[in-house]
Amino acid sequence: MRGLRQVTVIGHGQQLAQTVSFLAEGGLQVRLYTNDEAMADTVAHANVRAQVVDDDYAAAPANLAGPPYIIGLDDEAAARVRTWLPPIRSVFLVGNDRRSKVAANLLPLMPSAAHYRRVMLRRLATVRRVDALLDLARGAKRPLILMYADPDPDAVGAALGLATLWRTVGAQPAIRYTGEIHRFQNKLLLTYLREDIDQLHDDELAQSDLIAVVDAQPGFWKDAPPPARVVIDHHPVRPDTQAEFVDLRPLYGSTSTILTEYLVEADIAINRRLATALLYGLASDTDDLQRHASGADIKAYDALLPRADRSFLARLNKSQVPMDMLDWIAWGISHRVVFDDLIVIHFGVVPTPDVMVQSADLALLTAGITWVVCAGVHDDRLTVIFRGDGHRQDVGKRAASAFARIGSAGGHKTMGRAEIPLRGEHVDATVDLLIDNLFKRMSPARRGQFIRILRNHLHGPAPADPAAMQFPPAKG
Ligand SMILES: [Mn+2]
Repeated sequence: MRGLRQVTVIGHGQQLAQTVSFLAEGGLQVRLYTNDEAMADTVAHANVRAQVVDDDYAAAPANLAGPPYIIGLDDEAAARVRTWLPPIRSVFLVGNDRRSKVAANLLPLMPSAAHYRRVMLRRLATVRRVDALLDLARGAKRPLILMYADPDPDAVGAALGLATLWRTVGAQPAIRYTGEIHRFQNKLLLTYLREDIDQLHDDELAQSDLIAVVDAQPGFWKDAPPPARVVIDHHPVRPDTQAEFVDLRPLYGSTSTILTEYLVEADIAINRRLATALLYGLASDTDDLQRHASGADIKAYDALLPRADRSFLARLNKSQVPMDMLDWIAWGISHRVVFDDLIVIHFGVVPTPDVMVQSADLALLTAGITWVVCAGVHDDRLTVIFRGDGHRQDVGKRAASAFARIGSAGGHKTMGRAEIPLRGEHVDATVDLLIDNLFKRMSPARRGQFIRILRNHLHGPAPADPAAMQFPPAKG
């Protein structure tokens, strides 16, 4: 369908005259039928063709133009006009009051005043917050933006968002984290961003005169909470969180959403790299808007998507496993035990619990399988990863009922995790531990058989050496 080129306007009055000018300025051809000769003159514009009609709009003009129709009259006169217009939906009444129009089969032309007010008030409040943040930065010599522990993409996006905001007033904030980055994708993101985002150096905390904590709250650091003057976060509100500037929004899916609002409402440019970081933060915290996403998150997503580097994000999403994990996954798949609609894999001692996470996600793709349990030993701890389709069972509850008594265990419908501390037990013993707690009512004969199969797997060949898969062979 081609774009709209002309509208037909019927009525008179100040508000209608403004609407006619507004439409004509936008390039639309306006046919105006009015009983007010003066008005026909006041809206003189190349795009407006005015025609003076009957005093009371009682009958259709002989040469009535086509829809859409916009009526600017009181309710009674509007209802009269409605009777001689065709029975179509494209008949609007100037203004935004819904009630009277619906009855007369007329649509309000404009969004409600309440809607405008909400949008406006939200913007005023947000930009006030931005000004408060900028004020703090203007007075600071060494601003520091702090992320907790191993920062996830949301923390990185939020930190870079705040840094961008502060740079508009000439501040040069340091962006730091207090842990170590483990996930391959997070390392890839930092390389892509080309920002000085680094582990906190020894003296930086003491030297900073403006500390901001993003995507966390100072109480997260149990030993020595940083003396933050700014806290921006979406985690549940901690009663001990206090600072000069606090913006906590537990209903938001990500902290990147809060920063996106600041930047958008205050008209601060979001470049491609920043948009990419914010979008990745928002998408990874909300599982692509599937989890804990609010209207604000959807709005932020909408604002960021066209600005972000989507080919980089696609690569990031695909780059989930390092090369050597491929051989672990291959080993797991060829050592699965299928039990009705369940796949069980025990990996023995693993280099990282990620082996179980990645294998479980993959195994759940199998037709006929509705849940997966992957176990492995790392750091004198048995880690059991649960994945389910969430349709026929709640694997978080299963994890808890199986293991909460002897370790930490829980999760939600589709994902569960249990970690059971070991006391130097042999890996063989963890097979019994797994089966006995997972299947409390299994017959002794079946139980024995199950355990034998899994133990045989552990005593068989180990995963292949990734170097052996390399072509041409790596020179050693
Ligand atoms: Mn977050």
